[in-house]
Amino acid sequence: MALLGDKEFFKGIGEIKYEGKNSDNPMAFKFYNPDQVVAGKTMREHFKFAVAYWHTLCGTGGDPFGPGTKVFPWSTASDPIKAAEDKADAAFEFITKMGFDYYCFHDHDLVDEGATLAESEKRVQKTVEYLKQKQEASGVKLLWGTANCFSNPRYMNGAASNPNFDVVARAGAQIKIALDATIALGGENYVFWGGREGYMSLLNTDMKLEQDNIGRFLNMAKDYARSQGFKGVFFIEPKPMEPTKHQYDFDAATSINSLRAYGLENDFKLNIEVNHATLAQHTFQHELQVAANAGMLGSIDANRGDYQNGWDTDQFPNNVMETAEAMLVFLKSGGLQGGGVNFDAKTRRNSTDLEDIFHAHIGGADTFARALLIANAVLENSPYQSLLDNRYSSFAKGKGSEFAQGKLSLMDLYDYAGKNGEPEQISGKQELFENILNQYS
Ligand code: XLS
Ligand code: NI
Ligand code: NI
Repeated sequence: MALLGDKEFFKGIGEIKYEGKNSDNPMAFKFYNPDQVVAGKTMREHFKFAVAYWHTLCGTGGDPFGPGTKVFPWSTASDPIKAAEDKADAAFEFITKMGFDYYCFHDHDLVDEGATLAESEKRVQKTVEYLKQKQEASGVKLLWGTANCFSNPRYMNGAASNPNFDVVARAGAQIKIALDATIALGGENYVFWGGREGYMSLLNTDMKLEQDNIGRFLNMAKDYARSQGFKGVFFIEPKPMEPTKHQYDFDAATSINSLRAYGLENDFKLNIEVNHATLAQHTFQHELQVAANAGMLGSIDANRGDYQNGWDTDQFPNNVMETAEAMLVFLKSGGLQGGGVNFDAKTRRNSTDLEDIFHAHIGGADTFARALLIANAVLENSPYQSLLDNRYSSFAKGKGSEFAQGKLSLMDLYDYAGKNGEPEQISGKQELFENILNQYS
């Protein structure tokens, strides 16, 4: 059986190393220095960078106006198991050369679906055996697994929210197999992204029944995985739309509410994706903060959108200042619970060289690393935190502190306000806060 080093797909590219920001070597990290300690942890530990199998190993660049443009040398075999093994060889060569520790997959990124459920299961199991050996040989681990319950036409009306119970059951079977695969590979987490769990028109939709069915379904999946010894975290990945018009897991706040409504809040956290946040008319940092406030900041899908259009462009991260604002939330909330930073991003359709995949991941890792360094410097060396504390200092003393401890009634507020007179005008100082971030960048 072919294991590491048997065949090289990314010829002429060696291990990507940290060379610092003055390096002109495009195949080197300028800011991501895996063993550098920042705020008590190495960068490697903070981020747990993961490669997304579906984009990096499977996405050949097809769009609604034309077919794929990229020719992957690992996608030539006609036998599905051989093709899956070649793809795994390429995946592990790439992840190892990047110096990353993790990968993420959908079941049928690993191997194509078979004609029947039984055949699909057999294929997944065979590929899992192969991946196990690749993991052992390389030390690369599985950050999370998931099931693709949105591409196959059978899911056109949804998976767990499908109006037809037969499809709901079929999705359940597929997720059982994907959970088994994740557990067999020591996956640290399991993701649910409800691609088609939403609706296009309320006229033909029983929203209450669909949402209740998702709640029941997620409980079943959780109970099954726990019964098989899975100790990891389940993540919901919010997204407002695309492919459905109204997706049920619209944003972090909506998802947290449904998790609580269906009793899932102790086992589930959120996987926040940058461009899903912007599609929901939020910022990435807003979504991180909402998740963190609920103790549910689990993982990140790193990418970016495009401000001039409104779909999930899944570009690699490169906006340092925006990511720095996100890293402020990240550091202040103690980082991610269970998850990591998964590059759910793809190179552009006309980026057709194999080395472009390296440039993309190097840029993404450097963007996060540089942003982390900025956020850490702001927190450690600048007046940022004291300005922020000062803005809320009225709740740290006197009546304000009693209010914050829940000791006052509305009548107490009435009495206090009556004696206090008109409140003093206090500036929000937004420009000063922005300047501090700029100064430490
Ligand atoms: C699609 C999602 C998807 C999930 C995994 O927009 O980001 O890729 O991360 O199913
Ligand atoms: Ni994603
Ligand atoms: Ni996405």
